[in-house]
Amino acid sequence: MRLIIVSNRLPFTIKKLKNKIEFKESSGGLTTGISSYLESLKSSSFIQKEHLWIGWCGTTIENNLESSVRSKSLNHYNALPVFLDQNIMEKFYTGFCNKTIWPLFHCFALYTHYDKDFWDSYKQVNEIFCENIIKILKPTDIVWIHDYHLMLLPKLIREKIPQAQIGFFLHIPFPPHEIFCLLPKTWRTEILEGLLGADLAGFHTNDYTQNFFKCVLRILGLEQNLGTIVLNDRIFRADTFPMGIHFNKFFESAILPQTIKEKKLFAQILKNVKTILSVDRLDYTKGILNRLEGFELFLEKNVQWHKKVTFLLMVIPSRIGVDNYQRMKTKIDESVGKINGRFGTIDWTPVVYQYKHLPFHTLVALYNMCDVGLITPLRDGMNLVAKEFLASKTDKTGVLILSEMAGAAKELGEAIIINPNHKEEIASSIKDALEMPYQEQQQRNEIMQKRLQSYDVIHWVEDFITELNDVNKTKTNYNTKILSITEKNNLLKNFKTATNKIIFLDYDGTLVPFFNQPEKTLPDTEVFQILSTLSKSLSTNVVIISGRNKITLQNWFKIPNISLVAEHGAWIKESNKDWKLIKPINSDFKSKLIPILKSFSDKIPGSFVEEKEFSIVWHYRNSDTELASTRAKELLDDLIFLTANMDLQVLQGNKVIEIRNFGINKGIAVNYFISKNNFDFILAIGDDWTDEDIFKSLPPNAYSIKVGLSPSYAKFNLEDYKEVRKLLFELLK
Ligand code: GDG
Repeated sequence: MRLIIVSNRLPFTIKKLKNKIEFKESSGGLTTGISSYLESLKSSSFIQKEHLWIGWCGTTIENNLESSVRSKSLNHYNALPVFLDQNIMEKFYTGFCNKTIWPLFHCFALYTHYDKDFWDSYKQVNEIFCENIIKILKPTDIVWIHDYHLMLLPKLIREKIPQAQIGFFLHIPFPPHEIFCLLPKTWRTEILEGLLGADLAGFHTNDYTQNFFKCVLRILGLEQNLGTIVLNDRIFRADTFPMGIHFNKFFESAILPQTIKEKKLFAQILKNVKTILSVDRLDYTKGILNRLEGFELFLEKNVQWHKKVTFLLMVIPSRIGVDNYQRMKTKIDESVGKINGRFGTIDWTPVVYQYKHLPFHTLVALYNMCDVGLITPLRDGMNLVAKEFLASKTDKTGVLILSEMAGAAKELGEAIIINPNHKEEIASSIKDALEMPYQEQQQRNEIMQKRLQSYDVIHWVEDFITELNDVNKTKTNYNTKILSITEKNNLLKNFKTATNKIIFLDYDGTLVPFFNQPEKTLPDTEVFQILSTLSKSLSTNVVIISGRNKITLQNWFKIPNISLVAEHGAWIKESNKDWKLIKPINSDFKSKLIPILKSFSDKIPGSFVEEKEFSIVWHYRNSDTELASTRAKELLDDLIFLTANMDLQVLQGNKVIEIRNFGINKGIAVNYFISKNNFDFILAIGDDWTDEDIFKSLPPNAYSIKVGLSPSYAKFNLEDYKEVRKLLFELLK
């Protein structure tokens, strides 16, 4: 089993120097996390030891250099580079990724560009990635795709290799529905469909997972149940996996001689002052300007702290070339200059500002020695820096000030949590942090350190892969139930040789697809052809067994010899006879419950109440999916409460809620037919929960088929009504 990591960038960048190519490690949340995990595999017992990393290497490589780049990447980094042309990369990466998805998903709607060329390049690059992956993918491989650059890729791979095991993780927030819908319709639909191509999609926080499900529900109309969505031919799951860090690596690195040496150097320069640290890539989402304003206000309000505190502002160059970033860099330079000019003295610089990449040991030395970590993003998927700061605190002192807009805030509740848009809050939290007693600092940090140590990055990966394996196992169980060719041939053979046969067929969803208006689901010519030919044979009894009322069924199925069952078994019409009730039934409850159902349909546009002789139904297929499914749960609760002492059943079906007499179901109707005759071939096909009663009541030698791929008492599954028609046509041959 091989773990294939796929991300836009490889964990290294290639630099071209005349005729030489140089490999340089790159930093960033995704790279740091996954690299740490892969490093840890060397000493781990987890089975996924073999791995390959697929991604772009950061620059355009001329054709003649491709093979040497490829072999060095493979030999030194277990990596397979994807070669992409500079032009397309510009529109894909600088364009769609960084000017469309990044700002929009971080809720910076005004920074978002909507450019068709960008979108076309995004699609093209996802396709190129797909081609590269397909070439090397083995059946037992696990593909784990990372981040917003490759959201179309899961579906593209799935189309080519339906059985592939695909996981996807989004490192940035998934935005609320109202924001996501700012994307043009086709883009947002294709992105969601792209993600649903995976078996498992992971998000950092529960809010992002819920946002995603809400978008899938409202845009694609697909409902989730306990994090799982049943698709046509498989299941999809989304879940929350807050990314951890390699805790021990930071904790242990903090006491290495190299780190201690760096610390001593800093201590000499920063004598007698408390230190505040922030480390971020240059990005408008990280809230660097707000932070500087907060620090300025703190200095303004707290003269007693002048010359006693220094703010170390570490900004890491990123996305050079994107206009917004350049403008922000200029503003940061100005703001730092303004604060230092306003408060600084010959012997004190309030803000020490650095705009460059830091070597790992310098970073850890800073984490370890600084008194306060000031992490104030305006929006951040997770923020690993906050976690790394805490993990490097070997003596457990130090205070973390963390924005509530960072995913990490959900796990680090013992930090000082602030709103990054409120500079007064930043200023007062700095004072609180600087003045917090050591004992309190240690108490808070100890709790957070324990949490970070137990759910570290290794745990995070293993959790994700375990759940992915779990989804795949469930998928396999589903697959084994699909009516195979051998089983189908057996069924056909038994049908041909049997002399006394009966076939029970549900109607909606089984013989015809669902339509928005139930009265428009008239049987078409193909259905008539199947039913009339089948029921012509003297040895075959055909029973249409439906939840619809008897008038509709009678008007629709004027076919000689056919039997009908209406209202889920309340009424039976044996071939060429009159309708009769299966047992005495009471319908007094209808007058009490109809007003309740009507009050719901008045509030939910598109929903309506259907009154049958012995049951009532609230239909909400035409309504806003999200609103209706929430109200359906409320209605269900109310009805269960109200009917507690009545002989009634309240059932939720496919976008319907039905109330009917207890002891009436399709299973009882099926028994009525079966007990009257000695059939040597029984087949029942249905798609709904009401058909489960049929499947449960059939004798062991009967064939039962569930339409759709959800769990069922039926022996087999068929994908949809088209497959049912195909099978029935084969019976006619
Ligand atoms: C994305 C999401 C999410 C940074 N500068 C240096 C350096 N780094 C390392 C840090 C840390 C990582 O880069 C930065 O991670 P963040 O989580 O803070 O942020 P993003 O890069 O924006 O990452 C983010 C993350 O993905 C993971 O899912 O948390 O929300 O935006 O590990 O240590 N490392 C070194 N020198 C630097 O100058 N050595």
